[in-house]
Amino acid sequence: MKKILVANRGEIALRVMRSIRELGIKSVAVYSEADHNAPFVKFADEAICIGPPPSNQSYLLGDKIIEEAKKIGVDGIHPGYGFLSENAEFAEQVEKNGITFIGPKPEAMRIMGDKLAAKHAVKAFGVPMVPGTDTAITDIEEAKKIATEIGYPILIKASAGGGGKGMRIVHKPEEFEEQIHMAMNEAQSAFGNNAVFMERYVDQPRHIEIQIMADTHGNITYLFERECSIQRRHQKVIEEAPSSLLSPEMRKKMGETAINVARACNYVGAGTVEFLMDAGMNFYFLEMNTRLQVEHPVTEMITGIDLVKEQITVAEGKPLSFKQEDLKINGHAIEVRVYAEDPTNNFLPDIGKLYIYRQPQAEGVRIDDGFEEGMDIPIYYDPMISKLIVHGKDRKDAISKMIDAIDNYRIMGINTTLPFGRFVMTHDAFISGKFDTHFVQNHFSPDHLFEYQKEVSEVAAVFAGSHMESEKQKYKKAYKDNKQPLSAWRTKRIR
Ligand code: MV4
Repeated sequence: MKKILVANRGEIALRVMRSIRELGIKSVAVYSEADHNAPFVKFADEAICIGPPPSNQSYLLGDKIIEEAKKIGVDGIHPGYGFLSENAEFAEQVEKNGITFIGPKPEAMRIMGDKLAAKHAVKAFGVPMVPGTDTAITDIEEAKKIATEIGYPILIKASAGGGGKGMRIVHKPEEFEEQIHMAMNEAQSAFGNNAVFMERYVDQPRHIEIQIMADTHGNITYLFERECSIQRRHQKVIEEAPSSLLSPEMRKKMGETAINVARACNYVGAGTVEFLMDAGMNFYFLEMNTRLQVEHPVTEMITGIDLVKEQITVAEGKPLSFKQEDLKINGHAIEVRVYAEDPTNNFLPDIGKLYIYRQPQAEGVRIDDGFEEGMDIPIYYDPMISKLIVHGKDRKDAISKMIDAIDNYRIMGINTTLPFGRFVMTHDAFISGKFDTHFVQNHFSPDHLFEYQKEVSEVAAVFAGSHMESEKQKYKKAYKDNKQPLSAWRTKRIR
């Protein structure tokens, strides 16, 4: 390929373009009017404005993107994550127009996009699944009998859902019928498909996912696991690799199971197989994500493999650059997602200007971001500002590097989840590795951040003072229109 269009924005567009450039390929950005100043637009070799800020008038316009791609002679389209990345129709249209879609075949995306179809496909490959139904519930009385056999509580899931969307817990038989109806109605209006199924509810689960990479020559490899249990409302906040929980034997077993999932849908490219692990260390297949994931950098840090480069070479029809036996886990990596959200106020999204934005710089620290100092965080998209990733010789070293990196990340103008990340890094449950998907609910309250903010605000005062000397005008303005809070560091909420 000579020219690749990146159908995405922000940090992931920039990260993908970096690998494109390293391969000696030209990159094309498509952007909305809200992003005309964004680093990914400046970085690209060519850039095309495709519409107004709202995603459904820009980044989600598959046909328009393909039309522009054809006009300027693009060989491949990389979809990043979110937006069109798991849209089988888009992938199909890209290919129909003679352009390579950098991702799996539409058929694999279709199967894995439908949870019941996915279960059906992997069944023949001996993949463990949570006890439950594997066809859509139509006969409610029959389903109720099965629910009693499985045992309460049970979980109802939408077949077209995923990522936790459209799930309902049922605690007792009396609630069953009503909950099924509500789940079906919800699924119909959210996904245009009312198919629901049920599973035994696994209490205190851990979320462990396996990165896989497959080429068109029949090679499928696993690049170990990511532990993603620290999340809130199905939004991951902290990810790490490897998991502190897995023995080499378990790792191999889960890796080989993930390969079977990939085999079941003729998977090509980078994909992630999600597992749930119960307190007894039993693991169950949940779903497969047919895209490059937000948290892929932790895998890159411990394997030394550039997943985007592999995606591109695989899309060109070349074999993977490595074999399973070449892969080794090197050290430990942790990612903290930096969201423009206020962790002291129920993670309310925060918007405004990045008055000060300085990344920490240290050995083993990687930052994937898409903003620069002085930029506004647009309200139209995901509120993630950056991903702070560290790599250490072991888990303890990685945690310590993460704390240093957080302490040296200077963001003013917007509240971020950085203080929350620091809270997690210093929490006993996290340090000891004894946590599950209920970590935030069980251990976090905003009170934990007030003390820390008080300390940080003292550092901030000193920093702000010296900063004012050098950039007086800008800072004066920030003070003058003090409509903008002065950050994670502001003292306003300290009582
Ligand atoms: C479950 C479960 C418990 N039991 N399935 C949430 C995301 C979607 N991929 C599936 N999810 C879950 N499925 C059974 N049978 C609990 C969750 C779940 C969860 C899973 C991974 C990470 C965070 C989670 C938070 C709440 C619920």
